[in-house]
Amino acid sequence: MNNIFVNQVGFMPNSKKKAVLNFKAEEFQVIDGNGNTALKGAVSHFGTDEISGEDTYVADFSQVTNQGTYKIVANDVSSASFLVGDNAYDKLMKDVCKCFYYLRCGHGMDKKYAGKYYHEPCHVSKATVYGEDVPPVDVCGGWHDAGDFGRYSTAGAVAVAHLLYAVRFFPKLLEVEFDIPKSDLPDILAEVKVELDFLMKMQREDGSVWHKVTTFSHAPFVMPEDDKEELFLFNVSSLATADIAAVFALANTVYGAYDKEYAKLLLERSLKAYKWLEANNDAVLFKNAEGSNTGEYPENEDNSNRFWAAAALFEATGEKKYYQDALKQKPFIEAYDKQDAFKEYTGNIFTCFGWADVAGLGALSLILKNDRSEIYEFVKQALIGEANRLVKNSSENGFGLCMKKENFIWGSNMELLKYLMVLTVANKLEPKAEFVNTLTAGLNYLLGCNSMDVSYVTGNGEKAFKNPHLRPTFAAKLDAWPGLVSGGPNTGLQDERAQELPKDTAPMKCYIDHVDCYSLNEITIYWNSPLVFVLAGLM
Ligand code: G3I
Ligand code: 9MR
Ligand code: ZN
Repeated sequence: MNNIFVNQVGFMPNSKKKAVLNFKAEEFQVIDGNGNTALKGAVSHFGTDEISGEDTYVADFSQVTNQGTYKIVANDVSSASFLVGDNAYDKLMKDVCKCFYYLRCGHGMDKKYAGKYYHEPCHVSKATVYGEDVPPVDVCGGWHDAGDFGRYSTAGAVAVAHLLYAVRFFPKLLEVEFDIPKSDLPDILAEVKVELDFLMKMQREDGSVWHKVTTFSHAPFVMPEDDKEELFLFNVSSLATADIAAVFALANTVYGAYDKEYAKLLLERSLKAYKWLEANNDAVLFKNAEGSNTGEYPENEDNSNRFWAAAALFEATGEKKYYQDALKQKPFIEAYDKQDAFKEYTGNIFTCFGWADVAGLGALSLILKNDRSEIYEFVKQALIGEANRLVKNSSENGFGLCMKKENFIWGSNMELLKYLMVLTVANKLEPKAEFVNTLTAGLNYLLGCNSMDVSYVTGNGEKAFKNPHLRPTFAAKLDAWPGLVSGGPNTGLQDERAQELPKDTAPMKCYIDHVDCYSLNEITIYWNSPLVFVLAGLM
């Protein structure tokens, strides 16, 4: 089918603007909201690439800078419409932030703010400590992780980290309002506090942190309040403990400006977790209990987590000891970096911001510290080096997308957003038009300039995906609420319905907008949070 793929949300006036055609045309036109031609131009042939499987032609309409709504037309084909203007991402940003509110667990929701997406209090009973004969524990609150109702400490810590680092790097984010109950805190910090309060409950008396709280098996597709199975706190891990030490240290700095008592508590809890790590030098990894199928969030090592904890505490307290500790983890992480299997699909581990490899988050703390030390220079070069690699990748396909075929794994949109975070930070360290253009092209891909012709954010874009793997909206027979980021194309095809796709499907097309496809079309807190970081950078 002949298509014109374009970012269906919009463009900043001065950004590069490109659409991709999968057919040959002599010229293209940009049509404004009144049906007038705003620009005529020639398309250039790019050719085929290994990620999209399309023979692509590119229409560059960067010259269109006037505020307005437009679409692209070539031959008799028309694209989706989009905005040009300084406000192009305003609705998107609010929607993406509001999703955390809709994902609140426990007593977190109010009809006034949740509207038709309100659900009754859920997962309020105390949780059984798995395999131990101790009293059950209150861990009520926080956010559901994703399409499932699990609450996972490492995943939660990482989502919070994306949001709080965004606040640190781009304080304008504090001005974004997204219709949640008012408090003395800016909206974004009020929302993040919901998860921080929950994460505090996940910490044991001895400082260690439970890896997750979930039912034994995933719930059926029911409303959260109808999921009444017993809740279990599964084993502690050094992964969760280190991530919590890190994110509480980061939060200490952010909340200190608003609430000294709360900030003090966060630091105490961070130090308590860190002390436990010091007393437990060997990694305590995590495996699901026999027969349990909820999210595992497994990791092979805890060096990147310990590195993040040390770097965050160094940034928060200024104590040299933590700097030395961070330095101690560096050789281990670099050794991991050298494994071929790892290098195949990612760049440099000091630029990783995912739920497993968190050394990049430590790097962000060191960048904020900005002390020009040996390790500061090292991570700075790692970020800039990775950004340069991404710029090069983006020249290898017609979409200007900085991804390789290996990146199309479960949650490929997070792989992309992680790269856009790298480009955002690199551009702050060493401003370069190429970084900004690669970033813009990546955002264009997410919002519709891709060979699926789909915007991967619900409610944003004429052809936005509609059927996330998400229990509450499915159970309530409602359209998904706006602002959810889909996991996106995944050549792994790890669910039954995904396996209906032909085996030789191009990576960019390994996607189905179907509620059953948890390996292609689920949503999670830590796929939304990096988009907040990237949009905050653009503000
Ligand atoms: O690390 C390997 C890499 O070496 C290899 O080259 C590459 C290609 O196969 O795969 C990499 O591993 C992937 C791993 O994520 C790390 O990114 C696996 O293939 C992939 O299956 C795995 O997917 C994770 C999935 O759970 C299954 O474990 C997703 O990242 C993770 O986001 C997702 O998380 C789920 C929770 O378990 C439950 N809640 C919903 C959430 C989102 O779907
Ligand atoms: O719905 C679950 C989703 O949130 C998880 O990411 C995924 C992997 O843990 O599992 C989904 O649950 C499926 C379960 O694993 C197998 N039976 C079908 C479930 C979805 O309906
Ligand atoms: Zn709940």
